[in-house]
Amino acid sequence: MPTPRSTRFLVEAAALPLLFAVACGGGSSSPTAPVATPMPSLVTVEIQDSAYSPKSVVVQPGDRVRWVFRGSLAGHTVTAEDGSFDSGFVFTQSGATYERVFGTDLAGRTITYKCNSHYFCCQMQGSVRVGSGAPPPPPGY
Ligand SMILES: [Cu+2]
Repeated sequence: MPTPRSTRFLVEAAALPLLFAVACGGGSSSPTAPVATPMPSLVTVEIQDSAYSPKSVVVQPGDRVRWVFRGSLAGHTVTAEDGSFDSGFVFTQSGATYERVFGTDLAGRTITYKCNSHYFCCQMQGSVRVGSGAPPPPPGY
C-alpha cells in the first residue's frame, strides 16, 4: 500500500522523462544513448597581473579550457608555443575570456603557451596537459 508521499514521488518520476522529451523538441525520439566517456568539463584558468593561475592544468581529451582575466593590467595573450592557437589581445577588461577545446587528437600531449607581452619580463607561461598520460611541462610552464 503506497503512502501519499511515495505516490507523489512516483508521479513526479513518471513526469520527468516527458518533460525532457518536450524540452528536447522534435529531434530524435529515442532516449539518449549511454555514453562511455564522461561529459566534457570546463576548466578555468585565471589571468592575473603577469601570471596564469593555475600555471599548469590537466584536462581530459574533449575538455574546454577558459582563461578569464582577473587582473588590472591589460595586454595579455594566450599564445601556444607550437602556433596552434593565439588569443590575441582580447583581455581588455576584467572578466574577459578566451576559450579553447582540447580535443582527442591532442590526447597525451602537453601544450605550452605564453603571454606575448609578459613572457620575457615575468615568465608569464602556462601549460595544458591533455589526458593523464601527458608529460609534465618543462620548467617555467
Ligand atoms: Cu601578460
